[in-house]
Amino acid sequence: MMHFDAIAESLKQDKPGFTLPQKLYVSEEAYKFDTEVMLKSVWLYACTIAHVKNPGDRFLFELGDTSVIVTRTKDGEIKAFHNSCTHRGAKLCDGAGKSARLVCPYHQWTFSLDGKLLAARNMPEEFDKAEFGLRPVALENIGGLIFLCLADNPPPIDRVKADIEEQIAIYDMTKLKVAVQDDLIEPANWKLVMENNRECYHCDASHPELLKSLSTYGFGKGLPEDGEGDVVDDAAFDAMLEAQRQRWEDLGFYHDIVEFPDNWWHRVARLPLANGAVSQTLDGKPASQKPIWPHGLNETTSLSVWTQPNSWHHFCCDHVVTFSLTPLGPEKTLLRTTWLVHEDAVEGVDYDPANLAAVWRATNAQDSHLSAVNHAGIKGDGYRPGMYSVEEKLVDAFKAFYVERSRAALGV
Ligand code: 3BY
Ligand code: FES
Ligand code: FE
Repeated sequence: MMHFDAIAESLKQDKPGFTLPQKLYVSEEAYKFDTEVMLKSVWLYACTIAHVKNPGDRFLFELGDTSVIVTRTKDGEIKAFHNSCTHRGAKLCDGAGKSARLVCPYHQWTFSLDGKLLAARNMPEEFDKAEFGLRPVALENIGGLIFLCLADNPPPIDRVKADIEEQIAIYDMTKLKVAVQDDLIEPANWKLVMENNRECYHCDASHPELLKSLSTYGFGKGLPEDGEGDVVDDAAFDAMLEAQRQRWEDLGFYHDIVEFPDNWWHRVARLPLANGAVSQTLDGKPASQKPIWPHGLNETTSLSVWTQPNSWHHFCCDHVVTFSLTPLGPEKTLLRTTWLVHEDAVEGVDYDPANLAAVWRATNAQDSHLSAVNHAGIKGDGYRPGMYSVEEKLVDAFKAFYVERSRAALGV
């Protein structure tokens, strides 16, 4: 392993409450460190069970030079394998797809979807196929969200699993299908794309479409009626939650907000939508006419899940929108956004894909611009770490997670 001395030095310089030292955002070495060490030491969100809905389906998740195939086996199980043939190492698949077996394009070694080597021509007598199955990758299915870990000894995920699973179970993800998927390449470091997601300090000035339904409650901001003051009013937010509590309890889905407990990496929160909206759409109306939970299409709240270090998810009464992020270069990030609807919803009848995707497609483009502007300003000589506002406490939580896990991975 490379030594990453400059990274270790920058990590030591980091100050709580402040943005990272420059090198960690912009250098080639930080990109190498992130993709080869830091991001391999944690669980990463890859996709949903709907991305591999039927036996034979496969999906690729790629981090740096490592490619992972997520498959649905003929028994309906979900598995993950390194996308590298056990013969001479060729990349087995170059994209998502569907097939009964995985056949290597080089010499046609053939694998089952649960990773067993089924056929290999002209191998010596002593060759034992059982020893040449695909190399598995650790996988957790958390209520339909698939997480992968590339470490030899993955860190515990039990508490993340328990908290998320319990709350999203009401939206039965086994009954959903992928309706739309956008891959957006952002010209910014992945950590800036993540930081941007963890605050709504920028929302008022940049997100007209999102703010039609997303309320800035819960992002460290008081209620709008609090007036013009700049100061956070947690009391007003708490009072709003208390007011909703009885109704949510009656419906059986009340849960206290889970917010990165003891440095775990998840936040799960049911939050009210703005302006009486029932879905994250331009007009606040459902984008799909088939509800995805048992309480119809009139619910004016949504359930959101944020995980460190690379995902966020919003569950509305009619659809789920889910985001997975991976670095492609020091200044290049893939943001994959997927919109899921009920499997019985018919395109063009129950939903219009363009309408379903409209809010977050516009929001992602705006955020991409902001992250690019952020990266551009950090690159130059004038940058010094800046202080986060009180509305950016979740940005600080992301950054603290990054620093802590990076230090642990490097042993510094
Ligand atoms: O909704 C989100 O995922 C993020 C968090 C705060 C604002 N925002 C666009
Ligand atoms: Fe895959 Fe030879 S490298 S069959
Ligand atoms: Fe934004």
